[in-house]
Amino acid sequence: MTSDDSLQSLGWRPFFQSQIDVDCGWTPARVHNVHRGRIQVAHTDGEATIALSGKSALLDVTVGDWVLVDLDGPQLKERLDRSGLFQRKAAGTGGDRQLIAANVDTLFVVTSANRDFNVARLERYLAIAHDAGAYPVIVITKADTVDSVEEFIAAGTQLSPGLLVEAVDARNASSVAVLRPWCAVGQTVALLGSSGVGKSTLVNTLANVDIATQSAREDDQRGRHTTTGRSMHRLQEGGWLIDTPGMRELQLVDIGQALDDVFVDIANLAARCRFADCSHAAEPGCAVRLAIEQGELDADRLRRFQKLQSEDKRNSETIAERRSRDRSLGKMYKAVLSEKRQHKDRKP
Ligand SMILES: Nc1nc2c(ncn2[C@@H]2O[C@H](COP(=O)(O)OP(=O)(O)OP(=O)(O)O)[C@@H](O)[C@H]2O)c(=O)[nH]1
Ligand SMILES: [Mg+2]
Repeated sequence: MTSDDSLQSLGWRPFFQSQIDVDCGWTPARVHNVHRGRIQVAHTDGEATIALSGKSALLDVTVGDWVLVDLDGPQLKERLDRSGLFQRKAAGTGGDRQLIAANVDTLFVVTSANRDFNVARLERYLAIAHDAGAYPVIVITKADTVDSVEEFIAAGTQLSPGLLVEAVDARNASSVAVLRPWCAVGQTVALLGSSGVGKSTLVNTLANVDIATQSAREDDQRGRHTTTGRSMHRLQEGGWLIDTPGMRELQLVDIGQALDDVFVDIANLAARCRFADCSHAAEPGCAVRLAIEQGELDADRLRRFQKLQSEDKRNSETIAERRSRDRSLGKMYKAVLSEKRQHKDRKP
């Protein structure tokens, strides 16, 4: 990183400027690495490593976050509100969320021209991109391994009106040049996709770095979860790339409206159903079922939409329930404490 980084080149926006008091004396900085107990940040005069403890550990900072730091410590003072956030339900837990990346402009939804290519998974990633306020681009890697990528490109393009789909050989700099327009100064791009599809390979080629990649297993063409953490990489063009580990279970949480954005065809049809809460099962006057009967909508697409909707509802309910449980626990602790205090005060 150079020392003449302007805030803009780090990804600063008026949205962040509006949150700070210019006289506070703290320095705005971008989080580009998160480790257990410490973070690394970039600011206009260089970089700093900051230990997280006590209050600062509770700020729940993730890669891409903007924070205010006291460089004398250095100490983390505040985390600024995010313009968008990628998160998932942490695997195997009640309702915990795992933060993936914040303040991302573009999401490269990475899949490869082989058995990884899966329409349902791509729709899931698109919903996640919409929810995080990031512009999705489908990147099909391993285009060099098939005779024709046309089928993959056509299937990708059909997922959403105007969706951009690029097919590349992720190892080849001139092939990935089609992705460079999204990587301009101050732009932040995150990569999401299954293990082994070539996310780290893309980062290496675009950023000209050398992060670990792994040969895909011969038998099933899937990788072995080579990348385990999240980190931001600086591009020559001035943009930032956020590599993420392939995620086995990318469950939706609290995504509601974003699903309607991705399945806009179904949402538009549903608006014409006779009943506002039509489930598109057996109700009379259902415009969605009519479109299926007339061959204008694929019944499988409706099924995938409903599956994602119920998953989102299930996970979001879990979180709401947990919050209310936490609140009542908090009240109980307070009541016990105040009783203890009263008891102490009463003692002679
Ligand atoms: N032929 C070919 N091989 C590729 C391409 N992209 C990636 N690979 C290979 O696929 C393997 C897996 O690539 P990675 O970049 O490690 O995959 P990843 O998505 O980062 O995987 P995780 O870190 O496990 O999530 C490596 O051996 C790459 O060289 C491509 O476009 N063409
Ligand atoms: Mg990787």
